[in-house]
Amino acid sequence: MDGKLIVFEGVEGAGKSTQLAQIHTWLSTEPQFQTLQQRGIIPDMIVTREPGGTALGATLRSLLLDGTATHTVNERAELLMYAADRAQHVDEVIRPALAKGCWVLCDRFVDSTVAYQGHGRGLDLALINCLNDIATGGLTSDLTLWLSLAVTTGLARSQRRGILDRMEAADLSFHQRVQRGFEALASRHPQRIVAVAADQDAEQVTQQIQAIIKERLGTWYGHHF
Ligand code: Z5A
Repeated sequence: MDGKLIVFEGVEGAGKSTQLAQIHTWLSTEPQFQTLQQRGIIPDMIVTREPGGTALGATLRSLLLDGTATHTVNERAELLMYAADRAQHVDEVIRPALAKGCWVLCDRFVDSTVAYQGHGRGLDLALINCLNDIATGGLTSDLTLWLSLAVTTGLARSQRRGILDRMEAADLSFHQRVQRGFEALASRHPQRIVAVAADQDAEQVTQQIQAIIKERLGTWYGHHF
């Protein structure tokens, strides 16, 4: 059994959660995916996220993101908390699902740490790669959909939604460094990370992602059809 880890990445307000939900719904009726499910090749599909994909992660998430908290979180503590969330998530949720052949649709993964704590906060990238390796045990995504969108557009979308969390409230230059981090990652890993133009309306973004996933279904499972 060999499941697939499909990650949605991008700056705030890029539309990850919206698209993840759309793709989850679409896959449950997509004919090729259905065939693979009926034959037991893909027994199931799960939706999860970082931070917060486990009970421990949910606690870490509220400590990390609470915009009204009185505690401060220093940059190294923040990095280690994201790593702790990931270590628990990989062992408790992601690896067991992949071992059964399931698809795991995950909102954010290791590239967020490189982009936010590395490029955004300026922490050492070699250290971050090392921590990511410890947390994942070397697991990488099979496909990362990078929803590419101007930072100002994404932040405006988040602002329209209401109160900003602790990370969203960081200054614009921080979010611009994060964006450059995602750009650098996408050019370094062109096979794993596929850019999606996220500045279009949600339906058009979904169509782009559907085309990418259909192409991967052929590559990964073509011999079954
Ligand atoms: N973080 C980190 O620093 N290091 C790490 O290792 C990890 C995470 C894993 C939590 O992530 C925070 O943790 C995040 C990075 C940091 N920092 N922040 N802030 P999160 O994923 O929970 O938080 P988020 O990125 O802020 O989520 P978000 O704002 O919800 O963004 P989104 O999921 O990409 O967008 P959305 O919820 O789908 O859409 C946002 C709004 O835009 C919403 O009102 C939609 O209706 C609207 N929307 C969506 N698509 C469109 C289109 N196409 N057009 C117009 N409007 C749209």
